[in-house]
Order: sequence, then C-alpha cells, then structure tokens
Amino acid sequence: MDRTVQETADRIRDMTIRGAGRIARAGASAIGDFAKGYQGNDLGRFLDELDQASRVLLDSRPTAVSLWNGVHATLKGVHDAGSVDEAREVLISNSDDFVKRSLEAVEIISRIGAKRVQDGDTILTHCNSSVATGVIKEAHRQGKDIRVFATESRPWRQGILTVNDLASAGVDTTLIIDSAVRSVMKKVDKVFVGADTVTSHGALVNKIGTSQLALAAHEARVQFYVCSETYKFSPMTLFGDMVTIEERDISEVVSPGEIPESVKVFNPVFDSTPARYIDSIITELGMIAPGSVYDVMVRQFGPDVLKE
Ligand code: RUB
Repeated sequence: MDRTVQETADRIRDMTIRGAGRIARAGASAIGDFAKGYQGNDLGRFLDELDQASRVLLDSRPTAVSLWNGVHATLKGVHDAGSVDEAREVLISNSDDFVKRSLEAVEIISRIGAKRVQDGDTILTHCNSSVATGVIKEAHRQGKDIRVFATESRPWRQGILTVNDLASAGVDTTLIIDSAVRSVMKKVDKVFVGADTVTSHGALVNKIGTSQLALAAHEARVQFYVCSETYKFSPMTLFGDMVTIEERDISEVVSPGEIPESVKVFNPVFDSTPARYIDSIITELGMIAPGSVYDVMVRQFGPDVLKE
C-alpha cells in the first residue's frame, strides 16, 4: 500500500487528523499525492491500486460522509482517462479543487453564520467544529460583543481545542462539562454546532451529546444552528441507508483495572439529532431549512444520483 495513503488513514483513525472537514481534505489530498508519486505506466494496474487506496482511506473512520464525498470528488472522471498521465492529471486537479472549495466553503459559512449573531449574544458550541468556531470568530472579528460556552466533550476533550482557539482570537469563553449543558441553556441565545453527516431528511449526525444540546435548546426555545458544508450531505441516505455510528475503544473512557471486568463500556462517538430540533443549516449556498436538504442534495450531486 502507498505509504502516504496508509499514513493518512492511520492518522485519521487515531484522530491525529480529526473533524469532518479536515478528514475530507486529508483524504482528497492523499489521493492527489498518491497520483503525484505513482511511477508505473500500466493504467489498469494504476486504477486497481487507486481503488485499494480509496478503500483504505474510506475504512479509516465510518461516520463522516465528508470523507466519502472528498475521496469520490477526487476520483471523478478518472475512469475516462486513457493513460496513467491523464488519470494523474485528473486526480491532482480534482484533489486541489476539492481542498480549495472546501476551505472556501468554511469561509463563506463563517460570514453567513456571523450575520445570525447579534451584539450581546451568548452562544453554546459543542466539541470542536472548525466551521462553528469560524462563525463565532467572524462575529467577534466584526466587533460583536459575544460570550461563548464550550462543552468539554468527553472522552477526547476536543472542547479544550475549542476554548484555546476562541480564547486566542480574544473571544470571552467559558468551558463547561458536558452534563452542564441544560443548566447553562437558560443563559444561551443561540447554539452553533458542526456536522459530520447530514441526512436527506435533514437529521444531523455529529459528536455524541449534540442531540442532548438540541433537546435542551428546544426546551428553552433557543435557536439551534448547524454549520455544514454541503459535502457533509450524505447521498447514501437518499436510498434509506443508515449512517454508521462509530464506536471507539473502551480505553478512551476507562483506564485498565479501574472498573470490574464484568462491567461493559459503551463508547459511541456520534449521535443523531432529528430535523425537528434544528432551526437552520448554514451552508456555503446559504441558510437552508432541514426539510430542504433532499432538494439541495439532488441539485448538488445531479439528478442521476437518484438512479445510482
Ligand atoms: C468532531 C465533530 C465535529 C464535526 C465537524 O468529531 O464532531 O463537530 O466533525 O467538524 P471528532 P468541522 O473529533 O471525533 O472528529 O466543522 O471541523 O468539519
């Protein structure tokens, strides 16, 4: 197996590279680098190895469809190539294009989302979403007076990344433990979270605990916004496929010998928030209602997506 591809897959699996946008860009870049470094001239062999490389990347983490979309956007048109050189050119150009469009989408969403933030707002965010923090930092950069609560996000504590990022941008930030969400919700005006996958029904799959935030926000009549590039929309859900929720090792939750062996540990990494708890999804195309995801998806992926 190509070393760069294997290394990227390993770094996604061990979460050195994490967050749905970053893993998508890493997957697309790894395919581009594989193409750049390929030595042979046999097209059939090249395509076989490319197929293997794609599978290794896609098997690294199961939940974020951004990875699938990033890899498939990079592979687009490669099977029409007549030579290794042509295939290489297609892959490199697709990979660069995906990374560029992905980064642009984050910037656009930051600007659109920041418009929803008002002077004096208190915002709650969960885990570490570069898109949600992008919105918050942009609102702060525009001079809006805001306060942020950020959840710790056990067991990986990605909330530490979030508070470091927001604090170094000068945002007034408070770290809370995950179980404090309902308690602080009465002080919150808006919730901004990221997305790993959005289904055709407008449900959000994101870091475990997101659905609890949504329920608490619903109860307190607090607006709940999802910040998501459209490559986090899952075409597979158009056919009724369920999103696989990753479960990670129990060592992330307990240390060896800490609890009796008879005790089981369940460590799901993501959960699903039904569309009815989501006020709006902020995408690079604009703000869309969860009920419109299906239409946007068909437009984005083309009508043929329904026949595949
Ligand atoms: C990260 C997580 C983030 C989304 C969106 O989970 O759930 O909210 O991936 O991130 P993990 P971004 O740490 O397990 O990857 O907005 O940066 O794409």
